[in-house]
Parts: sequence; C-alpha cells; structure tokens
Amino acid sequence: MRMVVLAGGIGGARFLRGLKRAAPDADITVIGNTGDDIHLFGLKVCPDLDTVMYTLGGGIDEEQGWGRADESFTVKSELAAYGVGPEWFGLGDRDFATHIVRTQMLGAGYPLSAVTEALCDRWRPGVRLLPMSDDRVETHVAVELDGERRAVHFQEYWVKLRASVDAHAVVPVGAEQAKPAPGVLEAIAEADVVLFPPSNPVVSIGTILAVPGVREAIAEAGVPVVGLSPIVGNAPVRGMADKVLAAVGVEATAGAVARHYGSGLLDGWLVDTVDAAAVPEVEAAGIRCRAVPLMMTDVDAAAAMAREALALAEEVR
Ligand code: GDP
Ligand code: FO1
Ligand code: CA
Repeated sequence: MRMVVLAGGIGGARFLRGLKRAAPDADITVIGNTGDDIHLFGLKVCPDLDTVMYTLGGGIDEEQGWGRADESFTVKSELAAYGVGPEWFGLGDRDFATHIVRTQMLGAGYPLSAVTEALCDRWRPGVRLLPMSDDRVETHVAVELDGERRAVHFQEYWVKLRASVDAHAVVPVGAEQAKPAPGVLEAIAEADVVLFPPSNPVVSIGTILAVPGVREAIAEAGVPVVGLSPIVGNAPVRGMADKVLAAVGVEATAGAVARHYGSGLLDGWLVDTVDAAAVPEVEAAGIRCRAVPLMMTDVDAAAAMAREALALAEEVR
C-alpha cells in the first residue's frame, strides 16, 4: 500500500515510527515541513526534516525528541566565546555535521530534495523523505514586543520566546511562490491513503498545505485522508500549539482542529478517548470520527494509533 504522510517534527516522527511497525510492507512517502528552517552561523538547519530522519534512523535524542543522542556542545560554546550567537538555539556538535554537509551540497547547487536524499543514505529512515518544497519558505510570527508590533522567525517565537506572547498572525513567507518539491504531487496522486499525524495543524501541516498545489492534489487524489489529533484534553500533548491555533482563530480542542481542516480535506479523524464527547461534533461536520488512545508513550502505542488510522481509512474508502 502506498501511503503519504504530511509531517512536522516530533509528532510526525513518532507517529511514523509506529506506522512503520504497523505496516512494515507499506511504501511510505513523507512530505516534511520546511517552514521551520533557519540559517544559523551560515548554515542551513532543517529541524523537522532532521527530526524525522534521526527518529526513524535511530539517531534521535529520545527524551528531548529533537537533536542527536549523545550530543555535546563544544562548537556552540566556542562560538559563544567569540560572542557569536544565537545562544538560545541548541545546535550540538554531532548535529552541526548534518548542517555542514547540507549547506555544502546546497552551495554546490543541489536542491534540498537531493540533499535530503543524500543525508538519508546514511540514516536509512525506511521511508522516502521529501521536503515539501525546494524553495525557501520561512514561517514568521507577528507579535507585540515592548509595545511594538513585529514579525519574528518561527524559531525565535518558539524557542527564544517560548510562545510567551500572543501570536497575532502566522505567515509562511515565500509559500505562495513555492513549488512542491519533485515527487510531492506524484506521490500524492499515486497514494492509496493520505495521513495527517498528530503534528502541529498550523505551523507543520498548515505550512505544507500552504504550498500551492498540495492541498488541491490531496483533495483530487480521491483516496481516504485520515488525521490524528495533536490536542488531547483541550491542550497540546507537547509544546504550545494552542498559541498558534489562536492566531488562526481555532480553539485548542480536538473537534475544532478537525473542523479547521474541514470535510473538504479530511475524511476521517481520530481523537483521544478523553475527548470522546467531541465525536458527534466532528461527525456532524461530515468527518468520520473515532475515539481511541492517542498518547505515543512508546512505539507500540504509536503503532496501535497507526492501525486505528488505517482501519478508519478503510471504513471511509
Ligand atoms: P514539532 O515540529 O516538533 O513541533 O512536531 P509536530 O508538528 O510533528 O508535532 C507537534 C505536535 O505533536 C504537538 O502539537 C503535540 O501536541 C503533538 N504530540 C506530541 N506527542 C503526542 C502524542 O503522544 N500524542 C498526540 N496525540 N499528540 C502528540
Ligand atoms: N527546540 C528547542 O526548544 N530548543 C532548542 O534549542 C532547539 C534546537 C534544535 C536544534 C536542531 C533541531 O533540529 C531542532 C531543534 N529544536 C530546538 C527543535 C525545533 O526547532 C522546534 O522545537 C520545532 O521546530 C518546533 O516545531
Ligand atoms: Ca516543527
């Protein structure tokens, strides 16, 4: 079975690890969010692509969910000794190597999709990992700081400010001009099922859907599209998704997120058992809905979620 999964970082990666266990023979194409990408110290950093690659390739820091296991920070502290920051973004020594290889290849003229493929030659994630686009898309967040309205890079909002101020708007800068990376539209057109893991609906999946052609291709594929809620018990399981949901006028509830995607896009939606009361609301919106455990406490739990998502896809097919 050919599966397409739109993925952000941690939520996407952990779900994919479960999906691989649940469907070992599946042909999985991952369309990864690149709106979180940032240039630091002259290097191109792609946090969500790397989170998927390291998680599926066995190199992730399990507890943190991003960055490399057994990491050290010598380069970062040496840079700081020169007064060179930012200090608020934790790039480790092992991780630096990935960004150096990526930047070198981009400088030699390879597109990000080819670079990602080359990096995956080492990590063997067991899926085809495609960036959503080879073109630069950068998510910016409009905030008010010291009484002044300004736009900051998504990573500055998330990591430096910890989403401590309200997000007035979330803008995927460059998305309108971006083209889907080679293979993205083809994979969607050839898919038997499209899955939205419990990734951030605004800054992960929303950004991928903002690349012209992607949303249309999913709607036109005519195959089941099933998503899993990243909101459990009216709060994100991890992180501050509620802050960016508020920016697009969506309540942080499992039902509101399903209605945000809408029945034009989604055929099926899984909410956690604690949110079972949301099932009628989602079904009334024309989206088939089931309540099942949605906490990815380990790979088996993520695999059980993937099985539920695939079962729901068969129900709506
Ligand atoms: P990021 O790029 O690292 O922020 O990762 P994603 O966008 O892929 O996923 C982030 C979302 O994953 C957050 O909104 C979390 O609420 C959600 N998430 C993380 N762990 C779990 C889990 O175990 N279960 C569910 N349902 N959602 C989760
Ligand atoms: N997240 C943090 O909260 N703090 C960090 O210092 C940090 C560094 C970092 C380095 C490489 C990488 O691939 C990811 C990193 N992340 C860090 C995670 C990531 O930037 C964000 O949490 C996600 O993009 C949020 O969607
Ligand atoms: Ca991310």
